[in-house]
Amino acid sequence: MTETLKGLLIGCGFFARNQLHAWAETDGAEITAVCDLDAGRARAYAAEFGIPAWHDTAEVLASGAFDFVDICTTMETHEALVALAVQHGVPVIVQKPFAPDIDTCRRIVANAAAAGVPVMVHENFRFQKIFRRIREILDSGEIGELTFGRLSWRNAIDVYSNQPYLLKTERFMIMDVGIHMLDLARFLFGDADDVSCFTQSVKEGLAGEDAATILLRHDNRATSIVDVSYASHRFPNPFPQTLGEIEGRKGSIQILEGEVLLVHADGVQRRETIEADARDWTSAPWTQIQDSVPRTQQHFIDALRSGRAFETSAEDSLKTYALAEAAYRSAETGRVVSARDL
Ligand code: NAD
Ligand code: 89V
Repeated sequence: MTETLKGLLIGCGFFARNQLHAWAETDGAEITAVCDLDAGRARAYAAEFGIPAWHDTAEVLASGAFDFVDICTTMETHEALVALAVQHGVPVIVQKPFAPDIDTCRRIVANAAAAGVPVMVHENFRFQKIFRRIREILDSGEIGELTFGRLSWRNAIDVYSNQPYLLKTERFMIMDVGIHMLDLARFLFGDADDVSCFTQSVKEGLAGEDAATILLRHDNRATSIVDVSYASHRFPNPFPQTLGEIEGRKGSIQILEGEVLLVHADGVQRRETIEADARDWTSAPWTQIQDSVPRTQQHFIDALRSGRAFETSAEDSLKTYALAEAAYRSAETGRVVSARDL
C-alpha cells in the first residue's frame, strides 16, 4: 500500500484532541472525517483541525470511504462500534479500556477474527519514550534476568473535571489506569498468570475503586507489584508519571520523577533523563502521555500497511484484560486468581 490511508475518527471528546493532533503528523494516514453523536462536537473538531467532513452517526462506516477507523469513545460503547466497523471490513484502532469485562473483550476479538478484520487497542503507555528506553536496556541484558518489578501511579490530580464519567464508573481504577500498568508489566516483565489484588474506594461518592494494589507472578517467576491511586497527596503532583523499579540478577533500574532512569549495573550507577519530543500542541502536565500518541498511531498505520501484527492487538490485549479481570475477582474473593483459568 503506497497511497495515504483515509480514516474516520469516532468520539470527538476530551482525549480525541490529542489523537487528531497526532494524526496530523502521522505518515501515510489522514483523518478525512470525524463523527460524534453530538453533532456540535463533530462540527467543531472538523473546523478546528481542517477535516473535510463530519457526521453524527457511525453508520457512515458503510460508505466504503475509510481505510481505518479510530474509536475514541468510552469503553461501554466499544463492542457495538467495533462490530459496525467489522461488519463493513474497516480496520480498527480502539481506545482503552478495550471493554468493561473479559467476556466482552473476548466477543469483540472473536467477531473481528471471524471476519478477518484487524483490531488494535490504543494502549499508549508502552509507547512512552521512557518505556521504549527501558525495554532497550532490558533487551541489552545489562541487568540480567528479571526477578522483581514495581509500577506505581499515585497522585491526587482532579481527573474528574476532564473525564466526569470516571465518577460513575463501577470498574474504575483498575480499568482506567491499572490497565496501563498491567500492559506495561507484560511489556517489561513478560506474561503473568497468578494475580492477587486489594481495592479501595477512598474519595467520597465514587461508584468504583480509586485505588488498587495488585501482585503478579510472571511466567519467568518474577514478581511484580502494580499500585494505582487517585487519592495520593504529593506536592508537586507527579501526574501522569509512572514510577517504580525493576530488578534483575545483575542489576536494577529505578524509574524516578522527571522521567529519570537510574541504571545500577556493573557496580556503578548511570543516570538517564528521557525528554519528550518538542511539539507545539503538547502541554504540562499531559506531555508524557501526549508524546506517546503519535508513536502509538504511527505503529498502527505502519503495521496495518505492512501486515505485521500490532504490539497491542486486540487478541494480545486479551492477556492484559484477563489480568484486570483476575484482579477484580481476587479483590472480591480475597484469593489468588489464575488469569488463565478465567
Ligand atoms: P469523552 O466522553 O470526553 O468523549 C467521548 C465522545 O464519544 C463523546 O463526545 C460522545 O458523545 C462520543 N460518543 C459516544 N458514543 C458514540 C457513538 N456511538 N457514536 C459517536 N460518538 C459517540 O471521553 P474521553 O475522556 O475522550 O475518553 C475516550 C476514551 O479515551 C476512554 O476510553 C478513555 O479511557 C480513553 N482515554 C485514553 C487516554 C490515553 O490514551 N492515555 C487518556 C484519556 C482518555
Ligand atoms: O491516560 C488515560 O488513560 C486517562 C487517565 C489515566 C489520565 O485517567 O484515562
